Amino acid sequence: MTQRTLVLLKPDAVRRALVGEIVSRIERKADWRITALELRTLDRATLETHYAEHVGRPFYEPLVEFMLSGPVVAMVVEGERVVEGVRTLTGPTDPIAAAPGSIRGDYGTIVRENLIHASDSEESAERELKIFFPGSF
Ligand code: IDP
Ligand code: MG
Repeated sequence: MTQRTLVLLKPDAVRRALVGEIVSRIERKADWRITALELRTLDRATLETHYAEHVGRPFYEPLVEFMLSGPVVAMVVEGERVVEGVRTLTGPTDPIAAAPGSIRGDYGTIVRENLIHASDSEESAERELKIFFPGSF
């Protein structure tokens, strides 16, 4: 089942020069394709739309500030079961709970600065791709 998903390499990943490492893990999965990739600095309106489900939570404002703190790498990845697959590569939200071998498990320590966003369902992916790559879909 071919799908597409949105991946954001968060400002910590860019600052720590882990972009190549993380992109290479995605590239190595058989038959997945990166069909868009851009370094960009986000604005608050984009993040408020993207993270709308978290408005009002205690971590929301610090999360938005963090995501504004430097450029991110926004990517579209396409391929077989890629929505679930990138989430598996990513690991759970808390990097300390994430297994070694996952991106968050290998490189992260604190929950907010967990290196990567990946859409959590096909519906989320379609919604998020429209936010970050309007016109492409
Ligand atoms: P996810 O990225 O694993 O899907 P979500 O629950 O959707 O996790 O939360 C979005 C982002 O908000 C997380 O990736 C993380 O950066 C941040 N976040 C989530 N929960 C917390 C928390 O309890 N403390 C601090 N930051 C959090
Ligand atoms: Mg999420």
